[in-house]
Amino acid sequence: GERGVVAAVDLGATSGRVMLGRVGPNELSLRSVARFANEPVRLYEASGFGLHWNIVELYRSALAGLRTAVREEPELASIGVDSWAVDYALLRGGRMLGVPYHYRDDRTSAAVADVHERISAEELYRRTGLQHLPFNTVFQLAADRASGDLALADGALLIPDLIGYWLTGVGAAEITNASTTGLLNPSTRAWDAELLHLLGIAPALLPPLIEPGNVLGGLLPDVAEALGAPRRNGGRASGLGLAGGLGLAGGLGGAGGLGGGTGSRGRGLSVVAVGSHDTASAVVAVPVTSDEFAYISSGTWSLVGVELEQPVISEAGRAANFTNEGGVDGRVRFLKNVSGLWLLSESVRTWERESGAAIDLTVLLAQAAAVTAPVSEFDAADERFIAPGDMPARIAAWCVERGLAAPQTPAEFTRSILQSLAAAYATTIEQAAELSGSSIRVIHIVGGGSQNGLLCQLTADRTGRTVLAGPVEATAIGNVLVQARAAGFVGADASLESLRALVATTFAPVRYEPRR
Ligand code: LFR
Repeated sequence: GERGVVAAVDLGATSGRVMLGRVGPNELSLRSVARFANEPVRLYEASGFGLHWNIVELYRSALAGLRTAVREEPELASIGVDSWAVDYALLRGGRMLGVPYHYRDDRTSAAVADVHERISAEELYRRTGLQHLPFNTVFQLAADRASGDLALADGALLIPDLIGYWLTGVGAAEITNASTTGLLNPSTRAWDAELLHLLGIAPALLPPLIEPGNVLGGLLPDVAEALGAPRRNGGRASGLGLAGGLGLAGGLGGAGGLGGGTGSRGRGLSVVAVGSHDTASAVVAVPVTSDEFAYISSGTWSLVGVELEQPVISEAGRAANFTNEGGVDGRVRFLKNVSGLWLLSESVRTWERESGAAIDLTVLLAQAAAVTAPVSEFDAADERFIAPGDMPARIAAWCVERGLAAPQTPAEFTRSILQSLAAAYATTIEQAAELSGSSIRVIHIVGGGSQNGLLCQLTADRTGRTVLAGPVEATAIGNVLVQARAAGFVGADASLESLRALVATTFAPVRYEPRR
């Protein structure tokens, strides 16, 4: 095939980026063209404060980055968008109804009970195979029903789908991210109509599903103009009409109706569906060299698990709180979210607020590595650590409640956090192997956490297995690769395995062996 360039918009919980990826059969390189902060905003809403994503600012920043991308690469073939999961905007008549809530907002506490009055936790898991997290979309929608917002809406779009809609005018639900809602059947990869009925969610609220690798649509003419991109001649290449009232794509009938391949050259710039759940894109870019691997996508959260061909839905899996999320190419991400470096970043934020002085993370990590006295470990996945606020105080309280010594200094807290994460990684990897019947020889850590040498070494020590760390930008790489394959830059039928082999040769990981 011929080489080419695509753009990835990757929105993380603390920062976003636009990256250009140049891809050919033996070539893969990424270059960042824009990085911007993602700072949530607290808004007063009479009954208290709500925590929201500043989504319009994120969209504006993405547009500015894409404009740079188009200027630097006039031959740009396509754009793909990914972000964190579960959050969404409600729409009416194609217009966003309110500012999307942040998953760390606490409005779902009553909603979890409300949902479980309609369907037990066991039955919900049996149908969706999804790990219980209090912020899953299913619970957020129940909160919207209780507030009356849901009754106002005629559509809902997950965050990357919302950005894609603003770029193209086409509303769809990309399937890997849809699998985090708690409304999707993981075996058929279709919305669970019975479940929607049980929960009182109108099926028309949810847009048609789209699989990664398919064209979402061409840029809206106004958007193309704003980006300085060539305008598509003759309107929508994919021939999609708009459904009445919703302003969402109609008549897609799933991925089949969309056709594959971007074929964008000379026809303007397209938005291509990628693994729009950041974790799904990250898993595409694991630099695999042994097929007996587990992965940890380590950042704000840590997603720890294995890739499977079929979901594994069992009572044991539910008890261990494992999820069966949708991967690219019909794969299943059998994993568990065990919290992540949020524990540290929120602690640092607390200390910085208290002292008024900035903390140097490199220094703090060196101090934590030098702690020799034993520190207490805690359950990183405890729900009390989800909300923003004083993290060291909550960690200390967790320890004291169990008669354990609380860490005292920032270095001790940091050591305790990293050990607790490594301990959770080790337990979860054993469970993943056991529950799925997989054997695991090496552990890949990708994402921001792969740059934390102490965390990687502790993980090797705790698991007794080789850890291969990197790439740090796995999510953007996975986003780029799925687009590049759709455009034919790596062979339109390249397997995930060959995409991963390409990552392994171009982004060689750093190796950590267990210390005995
Ligand atoms: C990681 C992630 C996780 C999801 C969490 C909340 O960035 O997407 O997979 O559980 O964010 O959406």
